[in-house]
Amino acid sequence: MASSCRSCLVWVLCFFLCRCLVFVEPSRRVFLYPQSQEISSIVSKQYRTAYHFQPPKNWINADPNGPMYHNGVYHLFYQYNPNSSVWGNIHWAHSVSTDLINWAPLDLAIHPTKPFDINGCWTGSATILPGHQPVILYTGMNRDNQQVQNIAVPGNLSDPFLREWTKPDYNPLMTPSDGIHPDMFRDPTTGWRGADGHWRVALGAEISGNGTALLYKSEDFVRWQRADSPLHSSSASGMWECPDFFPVPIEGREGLDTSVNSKDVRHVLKMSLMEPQSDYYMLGTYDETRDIFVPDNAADDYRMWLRYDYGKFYASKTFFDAKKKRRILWGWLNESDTESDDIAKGWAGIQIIPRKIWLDSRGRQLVQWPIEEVESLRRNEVHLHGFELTTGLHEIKGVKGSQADVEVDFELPSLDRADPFDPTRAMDAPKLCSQEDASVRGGIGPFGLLVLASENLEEHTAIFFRVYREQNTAKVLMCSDQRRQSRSSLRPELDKPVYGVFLDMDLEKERKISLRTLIDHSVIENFGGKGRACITARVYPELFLNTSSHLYLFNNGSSSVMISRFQSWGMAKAHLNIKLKDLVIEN
Ligand code: DQQ
Repeated sequence: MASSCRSCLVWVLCFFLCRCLVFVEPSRRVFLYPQSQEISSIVSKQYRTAYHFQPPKNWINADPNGPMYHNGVYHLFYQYNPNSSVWGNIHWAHSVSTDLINWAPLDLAIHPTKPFDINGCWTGSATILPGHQPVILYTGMNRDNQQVQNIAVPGNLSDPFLREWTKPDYNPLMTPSDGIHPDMFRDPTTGWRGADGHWRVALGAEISGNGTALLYKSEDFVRWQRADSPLHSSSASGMWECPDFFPVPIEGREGLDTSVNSKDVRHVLKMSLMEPQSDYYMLGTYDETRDIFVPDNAADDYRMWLRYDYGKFYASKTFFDAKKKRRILWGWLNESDTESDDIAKGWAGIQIIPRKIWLDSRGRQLVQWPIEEVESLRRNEVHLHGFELTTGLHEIKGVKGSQADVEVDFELPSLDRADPFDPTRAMDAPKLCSQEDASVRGGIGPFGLLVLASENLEEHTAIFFRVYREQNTAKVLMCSDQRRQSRSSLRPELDKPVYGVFLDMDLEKERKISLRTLIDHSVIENFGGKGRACITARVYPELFLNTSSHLYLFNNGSSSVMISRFQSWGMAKAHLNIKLKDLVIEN
């Protein structure tokens, strides 16, 4: 059966694994402590991203803060420590762009200077008030280390880049009261306006052990009153950080302004669960008369809630892009490296490639896809069509494997050989991916990509699918495996998880499973089933320094798979720190 039937792929992997144990002498390790300046600059070059957003240096817990489109310019603020690459002394940093790919950094936007934010300017959101007037609500850690909510307004509205932000002295606008713990009261959402003309925002909290999105209301965006009931709360988890609340149309892929509500929309409530540091969301209805969100699935086990991303991904936030009528998702990708390595690198934290999001045609989940602008970085296409992927490895030559965009359609002419699915494993996707990893032969799968692979495969990360049969339907498992058999890095001290998710798709009908993978030095973003499930991983291969990075298709199942489409591109470097004068503004 499966475990006894190891394929030649395993042989290949074991062979090279043994070789690498012999040949990787300690002098090739790049993370020995303490590190010299010279080594840390090499490390930082290898792992720094070429087209994922990051500032030149220091810590970002890139909780995307206040993303917005205003008068021809996209703004991204983020949590930033100006003095170090570990968390602390949090300011709002600010970058602007006209295409969401190339960015110009500006001076820090919000500094902890006032009694109401002297201990840190934490996460918040932007709202565009009538008359194209942007405002920011953010959490301040006040002088007593209590969380309070403050407003910041542009210092000069005629500056197209909104470089100056002022914090009126009438702050704070909301303080913890009536059973709210001052440590658990933060991260205001973008505001939305109800039919009564009043503004609303939600805030993350934990009340009596329940994760909560508190609701506040205001007529003028300055005087706020807490609503009697929260927007939503659940006993399935503790503290909700960084809530996000927005409408999506039932039909089509367009985005909507946050205030839109009608019978033609569904609402999304996203919460970042502080434990286990993952973003979950619910689809449901916003009942405006009662001012509550009614989820379709209020399961009391949060593992049954939906997720944007089943890998490394946190503190996300969306905004409505009025220029292209779409809703865009940003999210923070933390390092999986050790803190001392972050210090040695001199930087930590990046953003995902912004994703357009919309409701799936079956209405059961959101779909995500990298914004079209990222395709402007594609260079040197390599493609294959109608290629039969039999058991084994197939190297794709001619692609810059450390900086690539890959799209593959795996077509399955027959599902007859799919292994039976054990229904007790339905909540167990990551564990299943780790037990039935890329080396365990199945009827259909595992098949997929090996990315960021070193010359002899001593290091590589496997992204793969496996198909099971459950009664008369096919169940598709998607995995990203960074450990043992798929050694994403030889460095033992790293966090090397296995991620997994079942795709919500009708394989009997579609007959193909698509995968899009964005590779950028230390990040791999995967979009399975045309964006119905995403898995993002941070990886730090060690052998980069001496070899180039390779890309493979592999199949370790006993059925062949047709590659009906394979396209890959090397990706050009984005200008992440362009000069402001080089941004072209189109209104
Ligand atoms: N990060 C911020 C908080 C937020 C957390 C502090 C989530 O406002 O709850 O840097 O990453």
